[in-house]
Order: sequence, then C-alpha cells, then structure tokens
Amino acid sequence: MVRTTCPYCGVGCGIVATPDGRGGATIAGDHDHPANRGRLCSKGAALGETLSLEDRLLHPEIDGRRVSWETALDTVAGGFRDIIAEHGPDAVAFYVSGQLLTEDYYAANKLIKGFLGTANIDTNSRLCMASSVAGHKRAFGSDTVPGLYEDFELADLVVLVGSNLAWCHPVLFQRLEAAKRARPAMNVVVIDPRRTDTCEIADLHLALRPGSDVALFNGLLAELHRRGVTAKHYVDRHTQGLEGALLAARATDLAQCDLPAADVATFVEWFARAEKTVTLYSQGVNQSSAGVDKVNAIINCHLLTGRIGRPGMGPFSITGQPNAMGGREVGALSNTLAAHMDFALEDVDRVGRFWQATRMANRPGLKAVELFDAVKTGRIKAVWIMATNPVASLPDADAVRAALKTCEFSIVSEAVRASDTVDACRIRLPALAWAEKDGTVTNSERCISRQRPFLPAPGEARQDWWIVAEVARRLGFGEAFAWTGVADIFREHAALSTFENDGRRDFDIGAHAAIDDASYDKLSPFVWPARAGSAAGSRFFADGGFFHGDRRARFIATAPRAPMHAIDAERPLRLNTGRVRDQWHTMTRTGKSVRLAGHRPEPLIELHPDDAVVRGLVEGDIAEVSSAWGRAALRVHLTDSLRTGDAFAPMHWTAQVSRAGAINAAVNPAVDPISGQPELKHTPVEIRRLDMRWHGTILARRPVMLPEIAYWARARGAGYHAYLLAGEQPLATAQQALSASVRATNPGPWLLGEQGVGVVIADGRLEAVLVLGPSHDERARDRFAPFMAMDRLSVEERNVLLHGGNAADRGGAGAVYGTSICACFGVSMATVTAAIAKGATSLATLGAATHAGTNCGSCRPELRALLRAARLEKAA
Ligand SMILES: Nc1nc2c(c(=O)[nH]1)N[C@H]1C(S)=C(S)[C@@H](COP(=O)(O)OP(=O)(O)OC[C@H]3O[C@@H](n4cnc5c(=O)[nH]c(N)nc54)[C@H](O)[C@@H]3O)O[C@H]1N2
Ligand SMILES: Nc1nc2c(c(=O)[nH]1)N[C@H]1C(S)=C(S)[C@@H](COP(=O)(O)OP(=O)(O)OC[C@H]3O[C@@H](n4cnc5c(=O)[nH]c(N)nc54)[C@H](O)[C@@H]3O)O[C@H]1N2
Ligand code: SF4
Ligand SMILES: [Mo]
Repeated sequence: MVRTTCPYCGVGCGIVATPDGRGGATIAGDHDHPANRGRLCSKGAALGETLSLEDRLLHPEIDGRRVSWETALDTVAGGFRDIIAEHGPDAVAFYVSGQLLTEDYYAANKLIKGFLGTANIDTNSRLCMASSVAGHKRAFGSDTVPGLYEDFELADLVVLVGSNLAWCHPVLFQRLEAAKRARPAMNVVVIDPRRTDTCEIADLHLALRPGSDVALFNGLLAELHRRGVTAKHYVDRHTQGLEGALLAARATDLAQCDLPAADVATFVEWFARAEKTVTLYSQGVNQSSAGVDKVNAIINCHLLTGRIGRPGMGPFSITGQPNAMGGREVGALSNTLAAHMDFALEDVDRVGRFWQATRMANRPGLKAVELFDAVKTGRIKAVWIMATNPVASLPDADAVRAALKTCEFSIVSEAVRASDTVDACRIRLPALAWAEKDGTVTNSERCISRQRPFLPAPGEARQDWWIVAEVARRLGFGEAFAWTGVADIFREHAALSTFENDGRRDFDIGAHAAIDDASYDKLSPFVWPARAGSAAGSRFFADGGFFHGDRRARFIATAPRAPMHAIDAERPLRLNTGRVRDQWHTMTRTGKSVRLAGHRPEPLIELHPDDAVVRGLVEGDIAEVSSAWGRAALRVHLTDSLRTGDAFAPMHWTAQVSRAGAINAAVNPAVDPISGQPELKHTPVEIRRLDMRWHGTILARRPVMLPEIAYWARARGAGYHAYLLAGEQPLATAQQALSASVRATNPGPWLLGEQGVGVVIADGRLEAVLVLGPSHDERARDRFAPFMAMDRLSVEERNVLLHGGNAADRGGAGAVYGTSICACFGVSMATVTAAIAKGATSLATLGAATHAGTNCGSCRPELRALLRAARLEKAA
C-alpha cells in the first residue's frame, strides 16, 4: 500500500495505491489527505485502468529507430552544444509542463536558465495560469494564492467565474456542495456564458456575453464603492490606486455584459452583504486576450472590501494541472526565475550565485506561442518538449506540427509511444509515468504532497529529472547536477526558497531545506509558507504585507476590451472550448479507460438549436467548424445551455483518436498582451453541415486501419476498439472498403446480416462487427457491446445479432457502455431515464434503483439536472 497523489487536476487528491503484483493496482482515495479526505472523482477512481504498458514508449528512439540511452543522451547534448556554439543560447528552447513533478521541473529550469544561458523555457502553464500569475503580480507584487480550500466551505457567498468546477475539480465541487447542504443560507453564483453542470448548485447563473467579465466586475466595484461597502481602514493602510480603478470602473457600461438587470442587481446585493465572499476563477477568466485585466478586476473588488486572507474570504485562482503551482515555484515560465523570483538584476545575481551558474540567463525568454513561431521561422533550432502535447493543445495547432516537422533538432520526453507531438519529433526519450515516478507536487491551496512510485520502472524509461541531469553532465555541468535522487533536488529547491529571503518573497519552504531522505520519503502534505522556525500553512494578506516594495497592494484600472478577433458575417459564431467530465486533456491516459469512454464517446460541437435550424443542422449530424486558422469535423449536439451565437467544443480529441476532431486546428492564436496566454475561449467560426451519405459503427477486438473517410472517432471498449464513422462516398463503396479493413486485422469467417450488419465470428466468438446505414444510429454501439462481452455466441444469439436485435431481447447484459452517465457502474442514460420514468424522484431513489451516482459522485450534477427536467415536465 503506497500513499501518493492523483496525477490529474489541481485539487491534488491523496490516493492509496495497492499494487496487485501483476502490473496493476487498486486505487482508493486517501482518507488522511486534507484535499479529499478519501473522495475521488470519476477520473481518479479510474486510474487503475490506465496503468498497462500497452502504448508506452519504453526505449529511446532517433528518427524512428531504437537507440541506447548513451547514444540518445550524447546526441541530445551534442546537438545543444553545437547549436549554441554556432547560433548562441537563444537558438535553443525547452517547452515543459505543469504535469512534471517539482523536482523534474526544477532540473529543467536550472539547466536552461543557469547553464545554457537562455530563458527560452516556457510551460503549458502559459495556456493555463499565466494570466493569473500576471494578475497576482500586478496586485500583490508576487504570485500568491492567498486562501485555502476550506474558505469555500466557510464562505457565505461563493462566486465561480469561468469555472466548470463540477467537471473540472469534482472533489472540490463536492466539498462545496456538502457545505451548502449543511448551510443552505450560503449563496453560489456561477458566471459563465454556458449553463454548465456547475450551475446545478447555483442560486444565480449569470450567462454573460463571452469576454465581458471586466465590465461586470468594474460595475460591481463602482457599485460597492457607491454603497459604501469599502473597508476604509484596509484600503488606506494596505493599498494604493483606488481612485484610478474607480474612474475606469465608473466609465464602464454594464450593457455590454448582456445580462438581465435584475440578475446583476441580485449579484451586487449578495456581494455587498456577504462579508465572507470567495471568488473562484479559472479558464473563462485566464484564457482570454483580456485575461490579466479580468483577474485584476476581480481582485479589485476583494481589496476594496478587505475580503482577503481571512477565513471564508478571498480571490481564489484554481489551478488546472496537478503541479501548476510547483511550476510557478520553480519559476519555469520564460519570464520568471526560480523560487518566485524574476529577472530583476539582484534576483538574477542571487539565483546565479546559489546555482554557481556558468551562464546565467539575464532576461525573459519567449512565451509559448512566440516560442513555436520562432521554431517555425528557424530562429529556434532545437526544442526539447517534456510532458506536454503542444501539437494538440496549442492554438493554431497545425502550424505547431508544421514547425516541429521543419525543426532540425526536436526532442520529446514522453510516456506514450504515439501522440500528435511524439509523431512530429525526431528524438524520443521514454519517461516514467505516474505510477513509477517519485517526487512532489503542489495543489491549488499551496499544499505540497508526495507522489510515490508503486510500480517498477518499465523498459528503459527514466524519470524526467534524470534525463535532464544526464544531458547536463555531458555538457560539462556534472557538479551542479550531481543529484543521486529526488530528495537531493527537493532539498536544493527548499534551500533556494529561503536563500537571502528576508520575508520579501512569499515562497519559502526553508523548514525543509535540511530534510533527510527518510523524512522526505515519509513527508506528509503541508501548506506553504513553511519558513524555518515559524508555524506553517497560513493564509496571506489579512493584515496587508504585500510584496511590492512599499508592502501595499495595487488596485489596477481595467478598461473592458472585446476579444481580439471579432465575429463577422463570414464567421458569425463564437467558438468556446474546454473540458468534458471524464477526459483529461489530449486523452493519452484517460483514453485508455473503458469506463471513461462512455460519457462523451465522440468529438463534439455543441450549438444552440436556433443556430442549428438556420444551418440545416440536426442532432447527430457531422459538421465542419472552420475559422481563419483551420477546421475540424465534429458530431453535432444541440443544447439550449448555450447562448445563441455561441458554440462549444471539447479540447480532448487528437489525430490519434479521430479523423479531424482536434479543435485546436481551428482555434485562434491571439494572446493577452501582458501574460501571453492564448484566447482559447473565443474564435470566430462558421459551422456547416457535411453531407454524409452513410454512418457506421465498428466494434473490433484488434485495431482497424481505416480507409480514407470524412469522419471517424475511436474509443475504448472492454476488450475491443469502437469506431464511429461517417463518409461522403456511396454506401456500397464504403461497405466494401470497410469490411476489407475490418477483416484485415480481425480474421475469421465473415457473415452478412440484415440492415447493413457484417460480422466476423471465429470459434463461436464475435471478433468484429460492422454496421453501416444511411442515417446515424447512436445506439448501435450499445446494442453490439453485450455480444462482444460473450465468450461464445449460441446459434440463437448469433441470429439476434445478425438480424439487428438487442442482446437484452435475449435477457443479455443490456446496455453496457455508450453515452453512459455514471462511469463507475457504467449506467447508461437510457437506464437512468427509465428509472425516472418509473418514479425515481431523488438522487437517493435513483441511486437505489440504478447504482448511478453512488460511488465517486462525479455524475450527481447531471443526475440532478435530469431529475429537475423531469419535475418541470411533469409540472407543465
Ligand atoms: N475533466 C477534466 N478536468 C480537468 C481537466 C481536464 O482536461 N478534464 N483539466 C484541468 C486543467 S489543466 C484545467 S486548466 C482546468 C480547467 O477548468 P475550468 O476552467 O473549469 O474548465 P474549462 O472547461 O476550460 O472552462 C471553464 C468555463 O469557462 C467558460 N467561459 C468561456 N468563456 C468565458 C468568458 O468569457 N467568461 C466567463 N466567465 N466564462 C467563460 C466556459 O464556458 C467553461 O464552462 O481543469 C482541470 N480539470
Ligand atoms: N482549445 C483549447 N486548448 C487548450 C485548453 C482549452 O481550454 N481549450 N486548455 C489548455 C490548458 S489549460 C492546458 S493545461 C493544456 C494541456 O495540454 P497538454 O499538456 O498538451 O495535454 P496533456 O494531454 O496533459 O499532455 C501531457 C503529455 O505528457 C505525457 N506524460 C504524462 N506523464 C508524463 C511524465 O511523467 N513525463 C513525461 N515526460 N511525459 C508525461 C502524456 O502522455 C501527455 O502526452 O491544454 C491547453 N489547450
Ligand atoms: S478531483 Fe479527481 S482528477 Fe482532481 S485530483 Fe481529485 S481525483 Fe484527481
Ligand atoms: Mo490547464
């Protein structure tokens, strides 16, 4: 039994892993971890399904050929040495990730900034937290998250801005939900152009016009001040700049938010009344060309009211990745230095002395979008990517792929053998993955927890810090990278945090600078600051103590700005992008889980029925989403949870699992002028119906090499692969080509049934089934899944299968997977609706009838929405 931390979201839940001795493990929530107290969401609970070595990169490769570590490391080191010698240090770059452990992150940052002599290292946090970092620095003089998770539970008002907490931070959502249940007087306000599942616990939902958050919070600031809800003493003693901020706020016209005046009034009223207010914000705020201003417009309201750093109060930037905070601590953004320092002269000098750096970078490097532009133009000649998949996750993604393909020296450290980025890089270095890695991560509330290995290192995979240190050694920096284990790195990181830190830097974990190996192994989660000799783990700023020179916070005057690229007649729809409940980013891990594949099996484009009608689109169509940058082909889902004029696509699908489901091909690369964070939530697009002449489904035990067709998406089934297909060629042509493809990898007798069904049955077992027809049949997968679960089909079962019947008709297992709601028990939407129709009226009765929602609880917001819809229908 090993205590570790979840590798997904920034909640940072503690996990207890019990290896089964066969390469797998049982995963449970850690009851002792302060973040989750035993809870896990659907993704965390399914981690056991992601541990297999299938799909793993297990040996170094150069140009597709397996090489030894010696060769790979010599090649990487030699390449960097030669390119720097010829073109100077700014011709090389690293692109790293909030999914590295702190020790890995520290090592990469130290090598490039202290020894290669350039700050051309950026991280995918640029796409994620950069606007919050910049906003914090403007307001506080440091990148500090002042509060703690328990503040949500203690607050009387929780405002969620641009956060789909129910799906993206489910355990925190459950904590909030429980607190609200215990104290119904608590109000929750959701500010999001979409009505997400998070709205299920909201007392008020403000579906503002996309991008208009600054106007809303300016309006709030002006109104709070007018009503005298000002913490005068706090403002006078600890802040400056209120007058300027008020001038800008008063000049703001709230009409641009396009909200009902009464709703805005309620929001202002609640905010004015509730001393204990927490404003939690996420990507609807950060991923905007006005992201930094949005952050400061929010913080302004908390400074005015002095609601910061006390129990139940404060602005709270919730982080996405498991170690987004650790990355900020080691300073791996191109414009920050280690241990929350910057490129000020004295910081550069201090870090240089501490590292005994041989070639210290002395100015900021390129930010992610610029960095890949520089790769494209050839200014950057070597790029080393670690633990991120930029060909899928950066905007204007096809340009990123093209840039990497022309780069003479592209290196990727990866856990998986194939990804959109791995496919585009020349040198591939196998990294250890979650279950095998050792180190620390920091969650959203500054809590540092251990990730501990519980499975042996597979193949020749190595931990990321080791790979970096070996390259450093070959470049002649052996002494500075002589670590023998992660504890060495952690001690150095802790020592730097406290080095010449007289309280002028928020990040200080000096209490652990001399931790011995055994204590590091046993380290329990702790919240920083953890200064040597003082009590650990408190909030910041209740009594001022900001990190600007004069120790005062700054109000920032923010003038509303529309998104960078405006919609027009040619592209009249606003494309918003984000996440679904059961997938993680580019699906390299969650994509391996069968139970997580059921909730949203396909790449989607959601739009309002009114926008669909005028485009001749219906539910289940395939549509092309096109922008000035590129296109994607996605399954249409109609929903009135969107504003008219808005569309939404999840970010998860890539070229590995779909024909053209990667939405970032179409997303614009505009960035915030201060933070450099891309505007991933707003791209002008048009959506048009693609004329598909047939739709189909394949379930096959072995992967199928598909012929050229307009649309396909691949998902995991239990012991098989599921493909959802559509195409423009005549049905008969497709039938021929596809059956040949299916049979090529799934040999056996081929039988044709009715209604376009073809099957391979070998030794009485169903090996593959293909069904094609003129229209989309979303139930096909559910209908065939039970037959795949059977060891041997009886003659009767085979007849049912071939004649288009249901296994359930034969008393079989019924719907197993397919648009499932409850991932833990594989409960389908159909089962849930049937139970509601039979009289289930609450989560409890629904759970008793179907099991849905009785384990991890991630689906409870959706179940509640269905129950509510049924109640409304009954009342009508
Ligand atoms: N299931 C799942 N959970 C995850 C992840 C995952 O991949 N899958 N990833 C993790 C990571 S790295 C991150 S960063 C977090 C992200 O967590 P969130 O930020 O909660 O998730 P998103 O879906 O990206 O976006 C949040 C919301 O912003 C809204 N939005 C769009 N434009 C605007 C606007 O102009 N104003 C406002 N107020 N809202 C707007 C969108 O409609 C969306 O509902 O999730 C983390 N958790
Ligand atoms: N359109 C749109 N695009 C977005 C967003 C959005 O909301 N909309 N959100 C953005 C945000 S907030 C984020 S955080 C990014 C996330 O985007 P990415 O970071 O690109 O996504 P991941 O799939 O998490 O990529 C992590 C990679 O690291 C690999 N890996 C896992 N563990 C290890 C390890 O220990 N070592 C190494 N070397 N590799 C490992 C995984 O296999 C995977 O390929 O996407 C951004 N892109
Ligand atoms: S909420 Fe879910 S994804 Fe996030 S850390 Fe906890 S178990 Fe992992
Ligand atoms: Mo993120």
